[in-house]
Amino acid sequence: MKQKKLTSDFAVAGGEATFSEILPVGQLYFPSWERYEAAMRDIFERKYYTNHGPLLERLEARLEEFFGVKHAICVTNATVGLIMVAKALFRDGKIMVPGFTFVGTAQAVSIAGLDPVFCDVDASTHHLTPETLDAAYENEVRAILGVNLWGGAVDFEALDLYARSKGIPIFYDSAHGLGSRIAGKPLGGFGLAEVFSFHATKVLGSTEGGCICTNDNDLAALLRNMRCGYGMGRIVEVPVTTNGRMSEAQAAIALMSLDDLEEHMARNRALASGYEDALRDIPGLSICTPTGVDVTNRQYFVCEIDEREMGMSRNELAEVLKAENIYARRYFFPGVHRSVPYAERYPQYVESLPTTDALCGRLIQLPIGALVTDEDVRVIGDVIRGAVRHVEGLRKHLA
Ligand code: T4K
Repeated sequence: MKQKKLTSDFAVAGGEATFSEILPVGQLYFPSWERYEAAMRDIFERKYYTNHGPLLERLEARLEEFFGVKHAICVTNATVGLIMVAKALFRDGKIMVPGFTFVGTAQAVSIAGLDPVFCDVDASTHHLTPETLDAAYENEVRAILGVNLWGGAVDFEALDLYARSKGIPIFYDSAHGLGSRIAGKPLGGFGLAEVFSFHATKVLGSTEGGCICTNDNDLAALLRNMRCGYGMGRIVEVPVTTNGRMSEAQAAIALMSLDDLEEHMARNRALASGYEDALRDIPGLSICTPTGVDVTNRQYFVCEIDEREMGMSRNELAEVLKAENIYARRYFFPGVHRSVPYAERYPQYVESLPTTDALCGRLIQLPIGALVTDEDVRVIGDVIRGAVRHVEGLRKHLA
């Protein structure tokens, strides 16, 4: 890889891209072809594609043990899991959610027929706190849907206390949190339920997929019946049924991913520490370490950009990196409270989340996961350092 010595060496200015292939954000785990083929052959031989098959059962049993919970209910994706939990719990009312999250969190609330109440988050942890919740609390709030970001977690004890003080349940979108631990306890057993994503970009992936964890037997029975037209478990009346099934092919990939999970998390942590060296002392760039956990899966590597200090905005940096085939992401931009259809439907929240707005303009996620090497991390550090040095020359090439 050629070093970028001149402005014209940067791809936005017509130079050659640093990487010949896209370097993405996300785990993107691909098991060896032999393992993949053996798993698919097994499904072919059994002639059973989906509907609570043996691989799904094995996966759920292993996840229950892994999470230390009574019920791990696998679903099509985390969004469907969140919809199912919200719908199982409530027919109407409002649910408090952070504005600083993936749009899927709020979509789940809406699709379940409930209204989101958008809350701000803490500037350093990026998570809900009792204070941000209290500032947003409204009548008709029925529950809190907390979000655990970046392989970190909310302060569960503090949020639990707050929810109790209001007499409402709390459940979690833990899409990023699989494998992270607090005092030896993995995420999965906090609140009334936690929902995980097994999207291809997540530390445990099944192409698409997800899992609802709960220790509540009644809720689990409802969810199992909702997952597929009164499919499994004891018959309990449910508000609505859906198709949230996970197929055997998804379960097979999830099982392989689970086998390799510890290795992937350790690898992500090693990449993160490589970034700490590669990005040291870049003016205006600070690394956001996942908070609230003792062990993190390092699902994402997040940096905060101070435009004044760096002399370059987060968006400008993202554009320079993209041209180099470094697909850094602007999660989350814009905040959900400012996105379609929420800004129009709930205008009262548009100007009410200053910390969320600031984070949405300043954060950037750098590539991490199975497709990234130590050398890539070192090179990305050099590219960012070079971009900051050449910012004046680069600016005229930027949108
Ligand atoms: N709650 C939170 C807090 C979440 O972050 C998410 C999802 C959810 C709930 C909902 O979970 P799911 O219903 O999805 O299970 C991605 C993912 O689609 C989404 O799962 C994730 N969070 C969100 C933060 O990001 P995109 O559109 O930004 O990423 P995507 O699919 O374009 O992939 C990222 C990069 O990876 C791209 O550069 C392309 C590359 N890529 C991707 C795939 C899937 C590949 O090279 N190969 C691939 O197979 O949404």
